[in-house]
Amino acid sequence: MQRDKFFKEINNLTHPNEKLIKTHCSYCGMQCGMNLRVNTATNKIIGVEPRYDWPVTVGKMCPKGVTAYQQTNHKDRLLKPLIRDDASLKGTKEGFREASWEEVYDLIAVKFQQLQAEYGKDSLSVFSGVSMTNEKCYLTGKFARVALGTRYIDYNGRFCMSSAAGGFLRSFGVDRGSTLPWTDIHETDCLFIAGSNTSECHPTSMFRVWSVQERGGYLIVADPRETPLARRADVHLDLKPGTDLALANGILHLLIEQGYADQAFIRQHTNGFEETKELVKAFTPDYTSELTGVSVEKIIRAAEIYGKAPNAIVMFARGIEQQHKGVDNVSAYVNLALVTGKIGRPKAGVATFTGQGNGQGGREHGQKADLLPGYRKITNPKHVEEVCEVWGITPEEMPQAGVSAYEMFELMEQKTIRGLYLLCSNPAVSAPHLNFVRRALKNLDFMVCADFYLSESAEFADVILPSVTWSEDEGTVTNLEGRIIKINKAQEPIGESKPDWQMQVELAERLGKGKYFSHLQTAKDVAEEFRRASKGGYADYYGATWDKIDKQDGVFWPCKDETDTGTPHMFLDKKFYHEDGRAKICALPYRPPAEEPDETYPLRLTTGRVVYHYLSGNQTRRIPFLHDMCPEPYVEVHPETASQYHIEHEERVRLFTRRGESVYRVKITEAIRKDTVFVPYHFGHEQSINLLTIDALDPISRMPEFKACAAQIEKLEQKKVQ
Ligand SMILES: Nc1nc2c(c(=O)[nH]1)N[C@H]1C(S)=C(S)[C@@H](COP(=O)(O)OP(=O)(O)OC[C@H]3O[C@@H](n4cnc5c(=O)[nH]c(N)nc54)[C@H](O)[C@@H]3O)O[C@H]1N2
Ligand SMILES: Nc1nc2c(c(=O)[nH]1)N[C@H]1C(S)=C(S)[C@@H](COP(=O)(O)OP(=O)(O)OC[C@H]3O[C@@H](n4cnc5c(=O)[nH]c(N)nc54)[C@H](O)[C@@H]3O)O[C@H]1N2
Ligand code: SF4
Ligand SMILES: [Mo]
Repeated sequence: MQRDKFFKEINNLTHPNEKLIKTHCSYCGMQCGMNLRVNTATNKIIGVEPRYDWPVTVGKMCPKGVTAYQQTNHKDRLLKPLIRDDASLKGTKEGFREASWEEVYDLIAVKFQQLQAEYGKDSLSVFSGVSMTNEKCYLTGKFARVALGTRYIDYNGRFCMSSAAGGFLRSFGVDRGSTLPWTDIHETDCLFIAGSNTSECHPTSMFRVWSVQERGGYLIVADPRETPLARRADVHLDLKPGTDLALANGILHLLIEQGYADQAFIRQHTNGFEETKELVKAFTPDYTSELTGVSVEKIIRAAEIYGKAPNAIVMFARGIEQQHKGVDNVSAYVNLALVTGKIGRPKAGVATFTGQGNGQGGREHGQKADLLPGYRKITNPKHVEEVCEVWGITPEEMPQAGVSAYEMFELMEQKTIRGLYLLCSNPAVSAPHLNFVRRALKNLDFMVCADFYLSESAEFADVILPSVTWSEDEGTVTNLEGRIIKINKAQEPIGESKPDWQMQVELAERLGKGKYFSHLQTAKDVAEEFRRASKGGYADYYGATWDKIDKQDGVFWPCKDETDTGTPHMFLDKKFYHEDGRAKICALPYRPPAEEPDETYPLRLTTGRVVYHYLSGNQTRRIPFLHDMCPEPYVEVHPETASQYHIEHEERVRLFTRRGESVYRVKITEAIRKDTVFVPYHFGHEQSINLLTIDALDPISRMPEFKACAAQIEKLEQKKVQ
């Protein structure tokens, strides 16, 4: 009680001449609750307070969250539209001049229409991202299909959540990243966390993770690196990058052999068990150990802990998903829960750590090449008809499915796609095999980029549109639990910047499609249309009104109507979303990474994140504290490997793969496997590790294999001598 009173008091702490705007962080899927502090004299954001009354994160924030407010009035903000007037400087920051909105809209309309007249509707493309609200993501999908009439739209979630989505769809028939609310983590008996650097990437989950162990429960972690999470694990499965499928199969084999399979659950609620059981028989502890590099003892211990736990949650993130078999990895880890029946009840289930702020909602409502609002399929005539009714177009006018994010770059390189409207993503840093992607961007006839800072990708643009930060607009996002929450506006847009939805409405007008967009004059107008468009889809948001979200501390989808309070737990009725109501246990043969180490490239390169930076780094590299804490990338190397190459801590080395090379400072650490090196990917230009990564794609999700390729290190001095 004392504690509650304390929290209440500090939550309402306002300073003179200040108001607090209740909202959530701009960055990751945790969507920590925060109050933005606004000076009432200047109406400018001046700081932040954590929200103790937010049930998911209870007053916790990470270094990115506490400095996020510094983005809004940052000196680097783009305040006016820019037009490139020197084409020879494409690919650099130079050669732009300021322009009015009128002028840029006219230019875009003319260029887009010329390209379509000459090369057809599909010569244009949209590449978007999910740091945007549901409403903006929804409208971006509509803008591509209705205003531009192109099939080519895809988004950065293809590099992020697409394997989780593919695995969940295959296993459960539905793709909600978590089957249960985050508060359940606190109370379960065992967490099996694979390929997640939770303490750096979802830090405000950690108090729940530690509480499992504090209450006598267990933590199993599968990661090639000894992350802070792995360090405290009861079992750290330190596998070779790219070998998760073997590990999950090996553990499943033991669970079945040791009698932990829940036969009644399997019989009543699943398909595919017998076939899977046969397949995993080969994955004996010895064979699994040989493939993964994890000791037999650890594999046996992990299976025993998970098998015995009354309740357990299997959790994973990009470590297992960003592989060319990411979908198989997801289904293989989901198999553990399905075979043991540890799902469909409180405190037991499966969750992926959704990455971006709106990584969940942003993938459900039409930014993906083959999806329409409400998680409808563009290939399903009934679904198309339902959406056409809301949009006021005919099914014949609805474009076909397009291609995935990386494949769009291939089409740009081939000049099938000639125009691009890029918003909310920075693929010139974050896409794999950057030498190719940068060439593809350069190859475009006309490129528009909407961002609030001049990103590395904007350097390739012909027109840059100044958008707003999350704090200058309102709307909903869906956090990593599947909980729809509300972002509130704390400040008016600075300079001439505008929210993306408004730009799209105004551009649609110029493109002669005003009748489908001009009724959308406020974020709320877009929200109303968006809810209607999702109605009846399985990601149904119709009942999630802004009022309800506010009253209930968010609404878990599906939420079908006014009386529905939402769905915190999935599958409580043991009904899965496949037509027969059963979940699928998947038999998944092992496949090695697309590129295995060899004599020339003997090391395994894996990539990921640090706590101080966010994604391509375009937002966080500009924040002084975050920059000071991590000013440049580095390569993690095991001490034995370092001595083999005669390299020292802090020395600069050349790291290279078949696709490219870069120079990195060495960080010697025992927290990594001897055969593996790790580089964070948040840096641009020649520091981008994606110059080296491979473009092998998962056959189902089209996710690139960011997490494993073959690499080599060379001392710089040697190079100079040559
Ligand atoms: N600080 C910070 N937080 C973030 C973000 C950020 O950029 N910075 N981004 C957000 C987004 S969009 C995302 S997608 C998430 C990502 O969150 P995570 O997936 O947790 O982050 P990563 O660092 O990409 O990778 C996770 C872990 O996978 C391990 N790993 C590498 N290869 C393998 C493998 O083959 N198998 C297994 N089992 N593990 C492997 C790495 O060592 C790493 O510890 O984080 C979100 N939160
Ligand atoms: N090697 C390697 N590469 C990776 C990964 C990895 O683990 N390893 N992870 C992948 C993953 S999981 C992800 S999610 C991707 C992310 O890759 P990106 O999509 O490039 O990520 P961001 O840096 O968030 O880019 C968003 C851009 O849009 C801007 N922005 C933010 N909000 C808005 C908005 O509301 N409107 C507009 N118009 N602009 C906005 C930001 O300033 C920024 O420039 O990277 C992927 N790339
Ligand atoms: S954990 Fe994620 S949402 Fe929370 S403060 Fe950090 S970056 Fe923001
Ligand atoms: Mo992500």
